Amino acid sequence: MFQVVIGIGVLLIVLILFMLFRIGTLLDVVKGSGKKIVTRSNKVNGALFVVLLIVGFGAAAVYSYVYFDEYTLPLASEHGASTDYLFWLTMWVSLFVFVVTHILLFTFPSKYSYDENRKAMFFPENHWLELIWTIVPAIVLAGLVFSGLTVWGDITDKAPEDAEVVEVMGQQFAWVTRYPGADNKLGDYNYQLISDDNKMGVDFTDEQSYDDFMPREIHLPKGKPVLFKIRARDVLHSVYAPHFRVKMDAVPGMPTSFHFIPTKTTAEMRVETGNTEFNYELACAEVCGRGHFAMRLLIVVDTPEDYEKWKSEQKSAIAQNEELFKLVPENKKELAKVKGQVEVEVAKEENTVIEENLEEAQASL
Ligand SMILES: [Cu+2]
Repeated sequence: MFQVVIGIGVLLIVLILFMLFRIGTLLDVVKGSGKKIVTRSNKVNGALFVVLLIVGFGAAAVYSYVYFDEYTLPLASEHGASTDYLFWLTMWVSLFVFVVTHILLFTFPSKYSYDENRKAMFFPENHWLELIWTIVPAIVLAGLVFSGLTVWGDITDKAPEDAEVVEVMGQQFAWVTRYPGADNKLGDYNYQLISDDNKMGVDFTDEQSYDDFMPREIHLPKGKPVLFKIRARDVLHSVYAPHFRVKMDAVPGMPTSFHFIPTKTTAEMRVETGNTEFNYELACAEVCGRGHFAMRLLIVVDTPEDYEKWKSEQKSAIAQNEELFKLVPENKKELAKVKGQVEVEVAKEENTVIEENLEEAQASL
């Protein structure tokens, strides 16, 4: 009820203001002073348009110059050169059109503000003019779209056979990764198998999963093709590795992928940037919830030799986490032990069992 009264009150105030404005305008008409007032305010508004144009362009230019390094990160992938070229081509074309149209837009109100000595020209249509402003932008845009499509085709084409595969899964709020291990094949997964222990829902009845490993940071070899197989566990995320010009949505229920070739190791990038703490990173570029900001994963680019060494040092997921080993069906446990090199862990388990039995035996004596 109270809200209705407030609503009616606001409506009445608006009506009163409108009536006052109308009365003021009518009085101006009666006095014959209306035209002069309009002319003065038009001049002020016209000048303000020009001021806004200068201040706006000035601020944009200063910002673009001062923060140039923040939005043009050093490049570290092969295809990145093409996407950078496309970006700057589109940027320059759009900038040219933007500057020209805005200079016209913001100076015309001042140049053509009301002048009682000037009569507006009647200009109903001009077919040539219309043809020009339809065909020229159409050609320019078609050129941009076509060159973009060609590059997009190259980037999203089938990954080379020898590409290093890394599975990247987004979840609220972290990235989980999986490498295929020695057999170079990722084991199957199924979203129904996802649990606290089995974060990626890996299917441990599939023998190819036994040597898969899940590191806490991504390592990539320099100069070799890499294929990211991307998926999401809960909501939309987006894989964003800006130095490699890699960006691809992670969509629940719809696997996506992105392949690229890193061209600089982390060490080389540290020298190039003069920053000894430099690290590549993978961020989430989709606002996916309150912990979105925390979705950061380190990427290390090694020389191919260092990469192979790192890979050989990684323990399989089932060797690292015995809860995962428990998910392997009984009849495949022996195979899993061999493939996932679990024997050390299991030997430990067996040892403790033997020790316990010993202790029990000693106690009973
Ligand atoms: Cu996210």
